[in-house]
Amino acid sequence: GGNKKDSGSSKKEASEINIGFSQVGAESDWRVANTKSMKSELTAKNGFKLSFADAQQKQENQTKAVREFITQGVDVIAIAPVTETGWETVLKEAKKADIPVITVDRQIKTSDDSLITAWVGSDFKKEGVKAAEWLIKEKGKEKGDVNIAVLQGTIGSSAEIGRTKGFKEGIKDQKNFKIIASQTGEFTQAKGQEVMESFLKQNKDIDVVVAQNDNMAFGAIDALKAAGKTPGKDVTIISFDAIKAALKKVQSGEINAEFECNPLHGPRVAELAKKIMKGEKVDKIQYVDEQVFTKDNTTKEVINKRAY
Ligand code: GYE
Repeated sequence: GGNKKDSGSSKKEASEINIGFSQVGAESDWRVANTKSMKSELTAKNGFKLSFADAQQKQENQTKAVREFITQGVDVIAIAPVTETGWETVLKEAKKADIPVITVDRQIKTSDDSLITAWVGSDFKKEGVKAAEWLIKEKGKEKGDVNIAVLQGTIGSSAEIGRTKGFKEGIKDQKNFKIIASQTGEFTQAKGQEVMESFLKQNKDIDVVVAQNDNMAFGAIDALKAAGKTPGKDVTIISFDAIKAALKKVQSGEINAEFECNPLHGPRVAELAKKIMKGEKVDKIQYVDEQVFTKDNTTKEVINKRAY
């Protein structure tokens, strides 16, 4: 929890912290919850002035936004990066302007470690490994082939890269597991449905769908139903995020397993920004703890408690 009282500090906060936040877009319910968390935490009441920029899933828009933040002379820049690569130039510009950069949710790959001051988010590879482990428990002993179709997120995003890698590595010794189709659904429901429809046209016997986020899982569920299949029964559905609407589908049996990814980064970023501005040392990498949800532990209380 980001419940700070600041009662111990001798002086009151010098002045508000100007923070620029470059957000991926509004591609999913997870993302909308993430934006809400950032906006509701980075407020004047909490000592911030937020400049928010929606990149509409395009990295070039993020580069532009970061340059604008530099021109504005913000104190801190926060970025939820669309993709992992392509950041060197603009991050060097931020460094030259002496503006610390916090990455949030997804990660950035750079040759120079000093370009990023801190990152907070999920261990996407671990999520993929956990999904593989769950599926091995579930279907590892089946005699015939287990045909798996993967709906990938935005290609090149660290969420997609980690989940793809973790899952693949996790199932690599499982000789009967076959990934028979894999394509991006861009983390959106519409694209998830469209790609699932085309999977179903090409492959009659898909046993498992791995959707790398909930909105693509929802799209896949619609496509499966339209093709006369019962999601959760005829086809095992694995998904990531665990938003409220998805947990309801776990309870109703349409989704078999959810690998949680927490979007509520606002308080974490606020705390990091405050510490950085005070010159305090912060952890460079901060992973958030997450759970696995299946029918047995997805109770009404769990669902009701979900704020997003
Ligand atoms: O899973 C998806 C969102 O980067 C972890 O992005 C995030 C992913 C999340 O669009 O729903």
